[in-house]
Amino acid sequence: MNTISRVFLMIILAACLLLPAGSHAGGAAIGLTYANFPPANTFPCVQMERWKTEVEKRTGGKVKINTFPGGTLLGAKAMLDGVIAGQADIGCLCMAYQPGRFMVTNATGLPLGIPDARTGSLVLLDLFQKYRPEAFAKVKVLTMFTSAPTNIMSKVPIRSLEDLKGLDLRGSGGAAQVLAALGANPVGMPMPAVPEALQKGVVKGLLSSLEVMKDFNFAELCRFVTMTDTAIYPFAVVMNLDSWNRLPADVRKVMEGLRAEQAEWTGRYMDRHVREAMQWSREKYKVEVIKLSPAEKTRWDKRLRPIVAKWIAGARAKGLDGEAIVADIKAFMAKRAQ
Ligand code: DTR
Repeated sequence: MNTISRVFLMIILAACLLLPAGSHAGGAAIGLTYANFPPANTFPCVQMERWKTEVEKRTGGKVKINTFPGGTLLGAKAMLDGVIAGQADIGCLCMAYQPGRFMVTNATGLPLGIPDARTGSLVLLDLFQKYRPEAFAKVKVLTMFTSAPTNIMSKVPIRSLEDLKGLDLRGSGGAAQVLAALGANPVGMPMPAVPEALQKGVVKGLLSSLEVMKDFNFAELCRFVTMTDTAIYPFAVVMNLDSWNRLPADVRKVMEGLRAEQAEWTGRYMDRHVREAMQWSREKYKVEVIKLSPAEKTRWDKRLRPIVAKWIAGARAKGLDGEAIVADIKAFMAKRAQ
Protein backbone atom coordinates (compact mmCIF):
# COMPACT_ATOMS: atom_id res chain seq x y z
CA MET A 1 0.00 0.00 0.00
CA ASN A 2 1.53 3.35 -0.97
CA THR A 3 1.50 6.41 1.28
CA ILE A 4 -1.43 8.07 -0.48
CA SER A 5 -3.61 4.94 -0.10
CA ARG A 6 -2.60 4.68 3.54
CA VAL A 7 -3.57 8.30 4.22
CA PHE A 8 -6.91 7.73 2.49
CA LEU A 9 -7.59 4.64 4.55
CA MET A 10 -6.82 6.51 7.74
CA ILE A 11 -9.14 9.36 6.77
CA ILE A 12 -11.95 6.89 6.11
CA LEU A 13 -11.35 5.07 9.39
CA ALA A 14 -11.30 8.37 11.31
CA ALA A 15 -14.53 9.46 9.62
CA CYS A 16 -16.22 6.20 10.64
CA LEU A 17 -15.14 6.66 14.25
CA LEU A 18 -16.50 10.20 14.29
CA LEU A 19 -19.96 9.19 13.12
CA PRO A 20 -22.53 9.33 15.93
CA ALA A 21 -23.55 6.07 17.58
CA GLY A 22 -26.48 4.45 15.86
CA SER A 23 -25.69 6.15 12.58
CA HIS A 24 -26.33 3.92 9.66
CA ALA A 25 -23.68 5.08 7.21
CA GLY A 26 -22.38 1.49 7.07
CA GLY A 27 -25.55 -0.38 6.00
CA ALA A 28 -28.18 0.93 3.64
CA ALA A 29 -30.87 2.94 5.40
CA ILE A 30 -34.41 1.55 5.47
CA GLY A 31 -36.31 3.46 2.80
CA LEU A 32 -39.98 4.31 3.36
CA THR A 33 -42.39 6.17 1.09
CA TYR A 34 -44.92 8.61 2.59
CA ALA A 35 -47.85 9.75 0.41
CA ASN A 36 -49.91 12.86 1.01
CA PHE A 37 -52.72 14.41 -1.02
CA PRO A 38 -52.56 18.23 -0.74
CA PRO A 39 -49.79 20.60 -1.90
CA ALA A 40 -46.46 20.72 -0.05
CA ASN A 41 -47.07 24.04 1.73
CA THR A 42 -50.32 22.95 3.42
CA PHE A 43 -50.50 21.76 7.02
CA PRO A 44 -50.88 18.00 6.38
CA CYS A 45 -47.59 18.16 4.46
CA VAL A 46 -45.86 20.48 6.94
CA GLN A 47 -46.55 17.91 9.65
CA MET A 48 -45.32 15.15 7.31
CA GLU A 49 -41.94 16.88 6.83
CA ARG A 50 -41.63 17.44 10.57
CA TRP A 51 -42.32 13.76 11.27
CA LYS A 52 -39.83 12.69 8.61
CA THR A 53 -37.11 14.93 10.07
CA GLU A 54 -37.73 13.70 13.62
CA VAL A 55 -37.81 10.01 12.67
CA GLU A 56 -34.62 10.31 10.62
CA LYS A 57 -32.90 12.17 13.45
CA ARG A 58 -34.12 9.95 16.28
CA THR A 59 -33.18 6.74 14.48
CA GLY A 60 -29.70 8.10 13.77
CA GLY A 61 -30.20 7.86 10.03
CA LYS A 62 -31.36 4.23 10.13
CA VAL A 63 -34.52 5.25 8.28
CA LYS A 64 -34.85 7.43 5.19
CA ILE A 65 -38.33 8.70 4.35
CA ASN A 66 -39.24 9.85 0.85
CA THR A 67 -42.21 12.17 0.93
CA PHE A 68 -44.72 12.59 -1.92
CA PRO A 69 -46.95 15.64 -1.45
CA GLY A 70 -49.63 16.83 -3.87
CA GLY A 71 -51.16 13.43 -4.64
CA THR A 72 -48.10 12.39 -6.66
CA LEU A 73 -48.12 8.89 -5.16
CA LEU A 74 -51.72 8.51 -3.85
CA GLY A 75 -54.72 10.84 -4.09
CA ALA A 76 -57.10 11.89 -1.29
CA LYS A 77 -59.68 9.12 -1.62
CA ALA A 78 -57.23 6.37 -2.60
CA MET A 79 -55.05 6.86 0.46
CA LEU A 80 -56.17 4.13 2.87
CA ASP A 81 -56.62 1.41 0.25
CA GLY A 82 -53.34 2.41 -1.41
CA VAL A 83 -51.48 2.02 1.88
CA ILE A 84 -53.21 -1.31 2.62
CA ALA A 85 -52.15 -2.53 -0.85
CA GLY A 86 -48.57 -1.34 -0.29
CA GLN A 87 -48.52 1.34 -3.01
CA ALA A 88 -47.03 3.57 -0.33
CA ASP A 89 -45.59 2.56 3.04
CA ILE A 90 -47.23 5.50 4.80
CA GLY A 91 -50.16 7.75 3.88
CA CYS A 92 -52.00 10.74 5.31
CA LEU A 93 -55.77 10.79 4.91
CA CYS A 94 -58.65 13.12 5.70
CA MET A 95 -61.46 11.01 7.17
CA ALA A 96 -64.20 13.44 6.16
CA TYR A 97 -63.73 12.47 2.52
CA GLN A 98 -65.16 9.00 3.27
CA PRO A 99 -67.71 9.72 6.00
CA GLY A 100 -69.27 6.25 6.21
CA ARG A 101 -65.93 4.50 6.45
CA PHE A 102 -64.73 6.24 9.58
CA MET A 103 -67.92 6.52 11.64
CA VAL A 104 -66.28 6.49 15.10
CA THR A 105 -63.40 8.90 14.50
CA ASN A 106 -65.52 11.18 12.29
CA ALA A 107 -67.69 11.83 15.36
CA THR A 108 -65.02 14.38 16.33
CA GLY A 109 -66.28 16.32 13.29
CA LEU A 110 -69.69 16.85 14.90
CA PRO A 111 -70.41 20.38 16.14
CA LEU A 112 -69.41 19.66 19.74
CA GLY A 113 -67.40 22.80 20.40
CA ILE A 114 -63.81 21.53 20.04
CA PRO A 115 -62.04 24.86 20.62
CA ASP A 116 -58.81 24.46 18.65
CA ALA A 117 -56.67 22.03 16.65
CA ARG A 118 -54.42 21.14 19.57
CA THR A 119 -57.36 19.97 21.68
CA GLY A 120 -59.00 18.36 18.65
CA SER A 121 -55.89 16.38 17.76
CA LEU A 122 -55.42 14.97 21.26
CA VAL A 123 -59.14 14.19 21.65
CA LEU A 124 -59.15 12.36 18.30
CA LEU A 125 -56.18 10.26 19.35
CA ASP A 126 -57.81 9.52 22.74
CA LEU A 127 -60.98 8.41 20.96
CA PHE A 128 -59.08 6.20 18.54
CA GLN A 129 -57.16 4.55 21.36
CA LYS A 130 -60.29 3.83 23.33
CA TYR A 131 -62.36 2.41 20.45
CA ARG A 132 -59.71 1.00 18.07
CA PRO A 133 -62.21 1.22 15.17
CA GLU A 134 -62.39 -1.60 12.65
CA ALA A 135 -61.66 0.86 9.81
CA PHE A 136 -58.00 0.89 10.88
CA ALA A 137 -57.62 -2.87 11.47
CA LYS A 138 -55.46 -3.39 8.36
CA VAL A 139 -52.96 -0.59 9.04
CA LYS A 140 -50.72 0.72 11.80
CA VAL A 141 -51.88 4.17 12.96
CA LEU A 142 -48.81 6.39 13.36
CA THR A 143 -50.61 9.54 14.46
CA MET A 144 -53.84 11.49 14.11
CA PHE A 145 -54.62 15.20 14.13
CA THR A 146 -57.39 17.61 13.24
CA SER A 147 -57.82 20.90 11.44
CA ALA A 148 -58.75 23.97 13.45
CA PRO A 149 -62.50 24.69 13.84
CA THR A 150 -64.11 25.60 10.53
CA ASN A 151 -65.47 28.91 9.30
CA ILE A 152 -67.15 30.10 6.12
CA MET A 153 -64.95 31.72 3.47
CA SER A 154 -67.02 33.21 0.66
CA LYS A 155 -67.14 35.49 -2.36
CA VAL A 156 -70.26 37.19 -1.02
CA PRO A 157 -70.87 38.47 2.52
CA ILE A 158 -72.85 36.09 4.75
CA ARG A 159 -74.40 37.79 7.77
CA SER A 160 -77.60 35.79 8.21
CA LEU A 161 -79.26 32.46 7.45
CA GLU A 162 -81.04 34.23 4.61
CA ASP A 163 -77.68 35.09 2.95
CA LEU A 164 -76.71 31.44 3.21
CA LYS A 165 -79.92 29.94 1.85
CA GLY A 166 -79.29 27.69 -1.17
CA LEU A 167 -75.74 28.97 -1.60
CA ASP A 168 -73.34 26.42 -3.13
CA LEU A 169 -70.59 26.00 -0.58
CA ARG A 170 -67.96 23.31 -0.43
CA GLY A 171 -67.77 21.09 2.63
CA SER A 172 -67.16 17.38 3.25
CA GLY A 173 -68.19 15.03 6.07
CA GLY A 174 -69.15 16.85 9.29
CA ALA A 175 -68.73 20.22 7.57
CA ALA A 176 -71.26 19.20 4.90
CA GLN A 177 -73.80 18.34 7.59
CA VAL A 178 -73.27 21.75 9.18
CA LEU A 179 -73.80 23.50 5.84
CA ALA A 180 -76.96 21.50 5.12
CA ALA A 181 -78.41 22.25 8.56
CA LEU A 182 -77.79 25.97 8.01
CA GLY A 183 -79.69 25.85 4.72
CA ALA A 184 -76.75 26.13 2.30
CA ASN A 185 -76.22 23.67 -0.54
CA PRO A 186 -73.17 21.58 0.44
CA VAL A 187 -70.91 20.42 -2.36
CA GLY A 188 -68.46 17.69 -1.34
CA MET A 189 -64.95 17.44 -2.76
CA PRO A 190 -61.43 16.94 -1.41
CA MET A 191 -59.46 20.11 -0.74
CA PRO A 192 -57.17 19.87 -3.80
CA ALA A 193 -60.25 20.23 -6.07
CA VAL A 194 -61.43 23.45 -4.38
CA PRO A 195 -59.21 26.07 -6.11
CA GLU A 196 -60.65 25.19 -9.53
CA ALA A 197 -64.22 24.94 -8.21
CA LEU A 198 -63.91 28.44 -6.72
CA GLN A 199 -62.25 29.80 -9.83
CA LYS A 200 -64.97 28.43 -12.11
CA GLY A 201 -67.75 29.50 -9.77
CA VAL A 202 -68.95 25.92 -9.14
CA VAL A 203 -68.95 26.92 -5.47
CA LYS A 204 -69.23 30.38 -3.93
CA GLY A 205 -67.10 29.54 -0.94
CA LEU A 206 -66.21 26.82 1.52
CA LEU A 207 -66.39 25.72 5.13
CA SER A 208 -62.92 24.81 6.34
CA SER A 209 -60.16 25.90 8.68
CA LEU A 210 -58.91 29.39 7.90
CA GLU A 211 -55.23 28.69 7.21
CA VAL A 212 -56.31 27.78 3.64
CA MET A 213 -57.00 31.50 3.02
CA LYS A 214 -53.22 31.85 2.76
CA ASP A 215 -51.99 28.37 1.86
CA PHE A 216 -54.31 28.09 -1.17
CA ASN A 217 -54.53 31.86 -1.67
CA PHE A 218 -58.34 31.62 -1.26
CA ALA A 219 -58.29 35.14 0.22
CA GLU A 220 -57.86 36.46 -3.31
CA LEU A 221 -61.30 35.12 -4.28
CA CYS A 222 -63.05 34.90 -0.91
CA ARG A 223 -63.03 38.39 0.54
CA PHE A 224 -65.44 37.47 3.37
CA VAL A 225 -65.09 35.20 6.38
CA THR A 226 -68.10 34.44 8.57
CA MET A 227 -67.04 33.12 11.96
CA THR A 228 -68.80 29.90 12.92
CA ASP A 229 -65.99 28.09 14.75
CA THR A 230 -67.66 24.76 14.21
CA ALA A 231 -66.81 21.17 13.07
CA ILE A 232 -63.13 20.24 12.78
CA TYR A 233 -61.82 17.84 10.12
CA PRO A 234 -60.05 14.69 11.43
CA PHE A 235 -56.96 13.19 9.78
CA ALA A 236 -54.98 9.95 10.21
CA VAL A 237 -51.46 8.91 9.26
CA VAL A 238 -51.36 5.17 8.60
CA MET A 239 -48.70 2.64 7.69
CA ASN A 240 -48.84 -0.58 5.72
CA LEU A 241 -48.80 -3.50 8.19
CA ASP A 242 -46.08 -5.50 6.42
CA SER A 243 -43.87 -2.41 6.23
CA TRP A 244 -44.49 -1.85 9.96
CA ASN A 245 -43.76 -5.47 10.87
CA ARG A 246 -40.48 -5.38 8.96
CA LEU A 247 -39.13 -2.46 11.00
CA PRO A 248 -36.57 -3.15 13.73
CA ALA A 249 -37.90 -2.78 17.28
CA ASP A 250 -35.89 0.37 18.02
CA VAL A 251 -37.33 2.15 14.96
CA ARG A 252 -40.88 1.16 15.93
CA LYS A 253 -40.23 2.52 19.38
CA VAL A 254 -39.19 5.89 17.93
CA MET A 255 -42.38 6.05 15.82
CA GLU A 256 -44.63 5.00 18.70
CA GLY A 257 -42.95 7.58 20.91
CA LEU A 258 -43.83 10.25 18.36
CA ARG A 259 -47.53 9.40 18.11
CA ALA A 260 -49.04 11.80 20.68
CA GLU A 261 -46.19 14.29 20.39
CA GLN A 262 -46.80 14.62 16.65
CA ALA A 263 -50.55 15.09 17.17
CA GLU A 264 -49.94 17.91 19.62
CA TRP A 265 -47.19 19.48 17.50
CA THR A 266 -49.48 19.53 14.45
CA GLY A 267 -52.40 21.00 16.42
CA ARG A 268 -50.23 23.77 17.79
CA TYR A 269 -48.74 24.51 14.38
CA MET A 270 -52.24 24.67 12.87
CA ASP A 271 -53.60 27.02 15.56
CA ARG A 272 -50.64 29.39 15.15
CA HIS A 273 -50.81 29.25 11.38
CA VAL A 274 -54.53 30.09 11.29
CA ARG A 275 -53.78 33.32 13.17
CA GLU A 276 -50.92 34.22 10.80
CA ALA A 277 -52.99 33.40 7.72
CA MET A 278 -55.86 35.61 8.84
CA GLN A 279 -53.58 38.52 9.60
CA TRP A 280 -52.06 38.10 6.14
CA SER A 281 -55.54 37.92 4.53
CA ARG A 282 -56.66 41.12 6.23
CA GLU A 283 -53.52 42.98 5.24
CA LYS A 284 -53.13 41.72 1.68
CA TYR A 285 -56.75 41.40 0.53
CA LYS A 286 -58.66 43.47 3.09
CA VAL A 287 -60.72 40.40 3.93
CA GLU A 288 -63.74 41.29 6.08
CA VAL A 289 -64.30 39.08 9.12
CA ILE A 290 -68.01 38.87 9.95
CA LYS A 291 -69.04 38.09 13.52
CA LEU A 292 -72.68 37.09 13.82
CA SER A 293 -74.86 39.24 16.05
CA PRO A 294 -75.90 37.42 19.27
CA ALA A 295 -79.49 37.06 17.99
CA GLU A 296 -78.31 35.62 14.67
CA LYS A 297 -75.87 33.28 16.43
CA THR A 298 -78.76 31.88 18.48
CA ARG A 299 -80.62 31.08 15.25
CA TRP A 300 -77.57 29.29 13.79
CA ASP A 301 -76.94 27.29 16.96
CA LYS A 302 -80.56 26.18 17.02
CA ARG A 303 -80.19 24.80 13.49
CA LEU A 304 -77.03 22.91 14.45
CA ARG A 305 -78.40 21.32 17.62
CA PRO A 306 -80.22 18.34 16.00
CA ILE A 307 -77.08 17.20 14.13
CA VAL A 308 -75.62 15.32 17.11
CA ALA A 309 -78.88 13.54 17.97
CA LYS A 310 -79.31 12.57 14.32
CA TRP A 311 -75.78 11.20 14.19
CA ILE A 312 -76.38 9.17 17.37
CA ALA A 313 -79.49 7.61 15.80
CA GLY A 314 -77.54 6.81 12.61
CA ALA A 315 -74.73 5.25 14.64
CA ARG A 316 -77.22 3.10 16.54
CA ALA A 317 -78.57 1.80 13.24
CA LYS A 318 -75.01 0.66 12.44
CA GLY A 319 -74.60 -1.07 15.79
CA LEU A 320 -72.50 1.66 17.42
CA ASP A 321 -73.15 3.24 20.79
CA GLY A 322 -73.20 6.81 19.49
CA GLU A 323 -74.24 8.24 22.82
CA ALA A 324 -71.16 6.78 24.54
CA ILE A 325 -68.90 8.01 21.72
CA VAL A 326 -70.22 11.57 22.03
CA ALA A 327 -69.96 11.44 25.84
CA ASP A 328 -66.36 10.22 25.52
CA ILE A 329 -65.46 13.03 23.13
CA LYS A 330 -66.85 15.56 25.62
CA ALA A 331 -64.92 13.95 28.49
CA PHE A 332 -61.69 13.93 26.46
CA MET A 333 -62.28 17.60 25.58
CA ALA A 334 -62.50 18.45 29.29
CA LYS A 335 -59.38 16.41 30.03
CA ARG A 336 -57.35 17.97 27.21
CA ALA A 337 -58.49 21.57 27.68
CA GLN A 338 -55.74 24.01 28.57
N1 DTR B 1 -60.73 21.09 6.11
C1 DTR B 1 -60.51 19.86 5.45
C2 DTR B 1 -59.19 19.56 5.77
C3 DTR B 1 -58.22 20.62 5.55
C4 DTR B 1 -58.00 21.77 6.23
N2 DTR B 1 -56.90 22.42 5.74
C5 DTR B 1 -56.43 21.67 4.72
C6 DTR B 1 -55.35 21.85 3.90
C7 DTR B 1 -55.10 20.89 2.95
C8 DTR B 1 -55.90 19.76 2.81
C9 DTR B 1 -56.98 19.55 3.62
C10 DTR B 1 -57.25 20.51 4.58
C11 DTR B 1 -60.93 20.13 4.09
O1 DTR B 1 -61.55 21.17 3.97
O2 DTR B 1 -60.73 19.35 3.19
